[in-house]
Amino acid sequence: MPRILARILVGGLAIAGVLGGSNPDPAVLDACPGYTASNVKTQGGTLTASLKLAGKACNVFGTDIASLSLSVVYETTNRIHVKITDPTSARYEVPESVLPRPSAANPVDPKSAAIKFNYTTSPFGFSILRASTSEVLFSTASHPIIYEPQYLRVKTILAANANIYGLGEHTNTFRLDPDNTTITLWSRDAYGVPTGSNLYGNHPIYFEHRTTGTHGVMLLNSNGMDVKLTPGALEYNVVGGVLDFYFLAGSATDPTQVAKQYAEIVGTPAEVPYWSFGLHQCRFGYNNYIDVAGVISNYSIARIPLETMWTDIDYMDRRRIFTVEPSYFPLDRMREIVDYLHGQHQHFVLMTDPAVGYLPDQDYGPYDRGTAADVWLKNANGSSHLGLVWPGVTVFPDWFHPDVQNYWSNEFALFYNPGTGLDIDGAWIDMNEPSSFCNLPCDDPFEQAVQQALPPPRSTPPPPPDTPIFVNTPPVRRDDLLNPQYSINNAAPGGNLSSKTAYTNTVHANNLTEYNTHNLYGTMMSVATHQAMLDRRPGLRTLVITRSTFAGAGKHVGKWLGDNFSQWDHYRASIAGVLGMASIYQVPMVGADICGYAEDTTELLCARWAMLGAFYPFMRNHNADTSISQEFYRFPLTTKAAQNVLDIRYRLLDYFYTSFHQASVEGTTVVSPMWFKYPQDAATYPIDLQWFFGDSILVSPVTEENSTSVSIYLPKDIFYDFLTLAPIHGAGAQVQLSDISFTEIPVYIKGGAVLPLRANSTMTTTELRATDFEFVVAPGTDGTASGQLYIDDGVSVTQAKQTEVAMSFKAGTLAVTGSFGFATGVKTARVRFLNVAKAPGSVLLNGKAVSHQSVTYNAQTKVLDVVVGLPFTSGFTVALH
Ligand code: MIG
Repeated sequence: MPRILARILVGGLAIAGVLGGSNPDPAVLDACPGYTASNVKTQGGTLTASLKLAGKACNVFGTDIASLSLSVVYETTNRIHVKITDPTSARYEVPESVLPRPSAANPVDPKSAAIKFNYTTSPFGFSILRASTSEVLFSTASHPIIYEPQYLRVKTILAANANIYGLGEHTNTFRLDPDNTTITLWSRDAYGVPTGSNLYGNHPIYFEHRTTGTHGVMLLNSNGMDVKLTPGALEYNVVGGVLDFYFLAGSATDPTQVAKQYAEIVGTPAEVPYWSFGLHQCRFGYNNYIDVAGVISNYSIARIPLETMWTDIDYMDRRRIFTVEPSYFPLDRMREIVDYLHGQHQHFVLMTDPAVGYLPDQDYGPYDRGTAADVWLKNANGSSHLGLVWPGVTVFPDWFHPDVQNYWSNEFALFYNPGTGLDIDGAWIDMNEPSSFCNLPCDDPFEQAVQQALPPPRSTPPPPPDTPIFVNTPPVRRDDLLNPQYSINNAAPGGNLSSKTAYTNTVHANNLTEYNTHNLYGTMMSVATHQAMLDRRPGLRTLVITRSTFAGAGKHVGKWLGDNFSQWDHYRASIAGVLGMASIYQVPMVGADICGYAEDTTELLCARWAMLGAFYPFMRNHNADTSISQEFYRFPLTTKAAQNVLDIRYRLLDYFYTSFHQASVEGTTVVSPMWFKYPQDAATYPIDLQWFFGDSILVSPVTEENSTSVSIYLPKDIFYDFLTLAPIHGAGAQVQLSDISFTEIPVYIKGGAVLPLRANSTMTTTELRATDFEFVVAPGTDGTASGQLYIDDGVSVTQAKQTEVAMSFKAGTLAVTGSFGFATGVKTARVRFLNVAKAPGSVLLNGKAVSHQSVTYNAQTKVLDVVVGLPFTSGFTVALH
């Protein structure tokens, strides 16, 4: 039972302070009666049944529900949907408006399905099997299902030492420790991103990988939950909602398939603007517009390509959203900066928090207009819920309110108006767990605003005498929305669900409570902000970077990994963080704060991190207000490291853009763990310090402080050093790399790829798009190679003209074919063939011999360069004879 430390009266509401999660005795749970199935009906690909409690109720965290309904649908040949609900009462389910479900209209014949649903009636238990091998993928057989108003428990057996990935957001290892892990899903402002604690976002999906295949399990539920991995088992403990499982067959051979199948549920990721793959610079603590302008100039002087400048909450007047501080960040000077950036083909992003200053009668438009539209999250008694955030006492937009989108779009249109305000190119949204600084019991946020000196510097408005908060006793509800008996392992102070966030008994316009929808808040703000940005610039893709996410967020926005530290273990852990978001949760526009957010970075850490971070999809240097400056030009090594690695990243940008486009169409992954590419090689399963950027770029950073060496794993395959292009034969073993200077990062091309590179890098992505291509042909062990290149205008949601090209190399001939609808205006400068044993007798371009001067062969590196010089408007072939 939960260990209750204190029960405190909050305006008539008792809030329990709970330390850590409850730890129900497994024997007590396993002694629960479970259910018996009756009235089982099957028809084609569907099955329904009634479930009746099979004995004396165990009532562990409430009253066992006596009868339940089971529905099973073979939705596709690769997906089975298993849902258990209470037919007698409407329990909360994640609204379709937040996460639309895939169609279940055409169930498939179970005989054609890659996975099967099996069940026993008494006791009721179900399992999912892989059809081709009859392996059990999931089975509740040995552990009764427990179904209570505020507690759901499902436990499946797992093989020993199972390879489980996902269940983020967390900073655990990418491969979870199968014997001793508790993952808690409950959005939390998680400063320092502590390992083993609940963080900002929630993605209740895991992939399990075996040499015989990879499958996926999603529990579509937004309530607080603990998922426990103990030897041989995985157990869900959920404080509400329904049991709503999607089982994904994945594939016996290709792990990417399960990612694609997950995308069929949550949506494929939004495409982002081409420019957003350029370098971003940010920090908390740019004190005024002169600081901001100085950083922009200094990047340019240092010849480091800064694509996008960001400004944190510093710009706000008393930290109120949609305002500028008139003497530190005067509007006209800020507009000058934005105009300057746009004139240089650079971009600008500002932070917007969700919390709106509670400032009645102060002519604060964002508060007044939201109050008039009545769009604030409400207490149970109907008054606006007050929290405490940067501006002091705040209200929170209710993203379920029917008028909230108009409100939000209008605020964006007004403040971010190109003619009169700040013409931002992207939006950064923070604190959307939602975060509140108010300590429980938050019965007087005005007092706490004073104590916490918010907004800093202290200038707190006196509390209005008639504030309607916590004065009435809330209506009696069936559920205890503040203190469910099962306490998830929430790491917020005291452990209560309402700690440091909006109260869980607050109510949305559609009567849903924060108890149920808390984990959706950040994603809903994301969708509203994406729409507000789209309303400002119709037809253009948005860049919205959020902190809190739920399953499906990637369909709308990107995400950064929050407040890490300038420490080597956070540098390392960022890789698993990015892999989780990009390869499992379908949120591929992701990166960690490069050089570390909190604490002071060091020159060596920042140099290494600049290089590691160049292989995050979203590359942004960001820093806390109290930390030393860390723009890359601040230190000689970081300057050089950034220049070196941005040269690589920018040359690869179209390769990566192509990968991102494919992901947006099919749900493929833009970065991958090594086991995605070597699913049979068990040595790759735990690796989370090396990864693939796109399909074919293997990144293996130095991982230890002060070190110039690293031990990396190279599977049995052929690789090529990205810089020298020399072949390296992997032996399925560790390889010790040494003498890696502080401005280099080991990057290899996986054999079998034809890479479309820009011939050189530039200071902006606009110039990059005007730079010629070169193709690098890196044959695999079988002597062939292939690749793709996708080009469009880089900014429009709907593309009128696209270039889609396939490159394939076989028997000494490279063929570049496809459609060339988008006019790039550039040429193919040359083709570089790698691992060419000897100089060919002749080289044919489109069937005609090319001159000697156009061909160069380096016997040492085995690279053969062929000058092409044709406009990139049609296909061509280059044949070596
Ligand atoms: O309470 O806006 O994670 O990136 O610099 C801290 C100030 C609020 C937290 C974000 C961080 C940002 C900071 N914000």
